[in-house]
Amino acid sequence: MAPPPARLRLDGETWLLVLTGAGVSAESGIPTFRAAGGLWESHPVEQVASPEGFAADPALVWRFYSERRRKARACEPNPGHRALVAIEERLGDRFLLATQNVDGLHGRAGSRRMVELHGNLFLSRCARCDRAPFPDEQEHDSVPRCEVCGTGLLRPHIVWFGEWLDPAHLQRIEAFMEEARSERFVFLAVATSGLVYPAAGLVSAARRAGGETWLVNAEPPENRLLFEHVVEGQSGRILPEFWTWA
Ligand code: BV8
Ligand code: ZN
Repeated sequence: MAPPPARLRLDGETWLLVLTGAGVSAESGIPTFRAAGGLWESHPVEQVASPEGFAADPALVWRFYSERRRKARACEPNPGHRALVAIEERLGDRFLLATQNVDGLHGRAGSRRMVELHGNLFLSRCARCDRAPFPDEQEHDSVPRCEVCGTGLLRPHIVWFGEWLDPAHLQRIEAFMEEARSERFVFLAVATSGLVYPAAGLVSAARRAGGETWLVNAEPPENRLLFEHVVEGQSGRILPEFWTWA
């Protein structure tokens, strides 16, 4: 008989930093990026998720993100998202979620102590002026223009390849690790291929900060050797049963 899956022991002294990737939303029906049939197979990443792609064909980029808005709106958070909300409720400010997902499902599930490292599908901003990102649920057939500056093109508030992540988000993670290192610090990566930086570097940063490192993933990703504990399986099944309280 197979041994029961390893479980993560938490107590009132534990600080938990969770990094999630596309696989967390797979059980909600949202396709991942790099699998066969994943998003990057049918949409070359440099065409739809880079500033150069947007400059070359903004209408194509808007069709891609409009379709993703439509799909994400029709999906619901799954037990994996909800398990992370339950753990946040137990740990309070000792919990931080850093997600690479832009689908908004963690927020809809109820996660609050969260940074959306790669942006959010349901925000837009102007590619030209410094107007703040604003809520935008619309699916755009043609390229929308900014009504504030009158000339700029609107774009999805997504961090594309070659663009900088919001430094405030990275600083919040660093500050969390700094506080956590004086007590018991656990870093948990869930459902991510570990290929996209700087998110993929967080496990090494967590190790330098003395963190215990865990990975929950459907299949072993390339960077699995960086983790002390690896649990193979679907996050929507594993996470609800994953914690024990000391
Ligand atoms: C930056 C936007 C500074 C689109 C995304 C060489 C070395 C190191 C770095 C680089 C390099 N060359 C270039 C770089 C930098 C580059 C990078 O990392 N490239 C990689 C690919 C080599 N990074 C950047 O450009 C970043 N910015 O570095 O700024 C800079 C500035 C200027 C010039 C240079 C540097 C910006 C990165 C932003 C990327 N944005 N998205 C969009 O979402 O619309 S990336 C995209 O990948 C998504 O956001 C996604 O979240 C992210 C990560 O992917 P995953 O979430 O891991 O998804 P994936 O499909 O790959 O894997 C899913 C996993 O889940 C699988 O392992 C699967 O087994 C598992 N799974 C599936 N189902 C389940 C499951 N597990 C559990 N349960 C399940 N049910
Ligand atoms: Zn503008």
